[in-house]
Amino acid sequence: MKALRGTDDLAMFGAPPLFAEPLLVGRPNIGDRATFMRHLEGAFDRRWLSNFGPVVKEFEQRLAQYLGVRHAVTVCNATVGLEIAVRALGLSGEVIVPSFTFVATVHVLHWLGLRPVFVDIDPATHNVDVDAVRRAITSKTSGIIGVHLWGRACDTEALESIAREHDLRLMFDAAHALGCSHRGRMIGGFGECEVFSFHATKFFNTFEGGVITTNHDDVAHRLRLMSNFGFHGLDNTDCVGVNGKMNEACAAMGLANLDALDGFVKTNRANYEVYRRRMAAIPGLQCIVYDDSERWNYQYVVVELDQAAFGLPRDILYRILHAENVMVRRYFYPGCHRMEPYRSGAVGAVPELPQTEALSDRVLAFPTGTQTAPVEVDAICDLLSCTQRQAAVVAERCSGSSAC
Ligand code: T4K
Repeated sequence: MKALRGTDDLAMFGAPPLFAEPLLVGRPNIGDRATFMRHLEGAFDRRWLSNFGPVVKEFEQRLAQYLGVRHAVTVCNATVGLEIAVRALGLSGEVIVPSFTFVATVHVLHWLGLRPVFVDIDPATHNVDVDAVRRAITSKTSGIIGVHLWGRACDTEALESIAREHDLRLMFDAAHALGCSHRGRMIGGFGECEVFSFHATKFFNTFEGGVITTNHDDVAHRLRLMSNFGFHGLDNTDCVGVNGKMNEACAAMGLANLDALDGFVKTNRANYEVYRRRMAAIPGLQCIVYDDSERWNYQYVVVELDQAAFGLPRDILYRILHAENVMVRRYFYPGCHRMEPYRSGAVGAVPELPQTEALSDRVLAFPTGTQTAPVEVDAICDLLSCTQRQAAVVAERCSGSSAC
């Protein structure tokens, strides 16, 4: 790896990059290939590839057991899972949702003809501000979707009590939260249902996929019907539905990756500990905290940048890192309310969400997972440290330069 002595050593100013190949956020973790192939061969032998085959059933049972929930309904991806969940809970009119999330959470509502009502976040947790939720309730509100961002649970108790008080439905987007706990309970059993993503970029993946979990038998019944066109029996539908089913190949990946899940978490944690320890010594950088009282998957290494203390704006650091092949992401910039079709007011008044806007301007997500080694994390932190020490010179060289 190259020496980092001063700004001449930065790729942005013409030096070779720190890494020859791009280090990506969201490189898939892949469990034992032989286990995956064994499950897949079984599916080929049976000539049973989709529609609630034995691999999907085994995967659902193991998920339900792992999460300590009564029902685990697998789906083809979390976006469709959210759509099915919204339908199964009968949401209508207005639904309260954070803007600081991946846009799927919000698009689902608009796609289904509902109005997303954006609320601000608590900057300490990055999750919905429960007082803002209270203030957003109107006579048209039918439900709340909380998002357990980065796997850190929302204030589920407060949201459950608001939902009870106002007779609202409550569900969670738990796309990031597999393997995480809240007050000692695995995420999966909060609200009326929770939706996890198993997309390739998640630390636990099934290529594409997801699961909806619930402890409510009636909700589970509707989720199952709706994920299979509403079919009840061969020639009859009970309700409207879509094709939201997971197939056997994805479930085979899920079984192989479930066996490997603890190892993935261990790797993520090791990387996170290096990032956190090293960043504690760099002025202006603060790694989000996963405290030791809960279980975490550590899949997102999200860092908040304080421009005054670091000496450079977030977006210059973003470009410096990209030039070095460290492909950090600005999750979730700029906030859904500042994306179309929401920002132009086509879906309702555009709210002012100062905490969301400020946070989305200062976050960066760093590479981790089994494709990122602690030695690479150390090298990234050396680069961050050098950049911070040279911040004034970088700023000077950047002013008026098209490289920045
Ligand atoms: N709710 C929340 C809170 C979510 O974060 C998400 C998804 C959802 C709901 C919806 O879940 P799904 O319907 O997807 O199951 C990525 C993912 O596509 C998305 O699943 C995820 N959240 C979001 C946070 O990240 P992009 O737009 O950043 O994807 P993309 O193509 O830029 O890839 C991300 C990185 O992963 C890149 O660095 C490339 C790398 N990559 C990607 C794939 C697919 C690989 O190295 N290998 C791969 O196979 O959205």
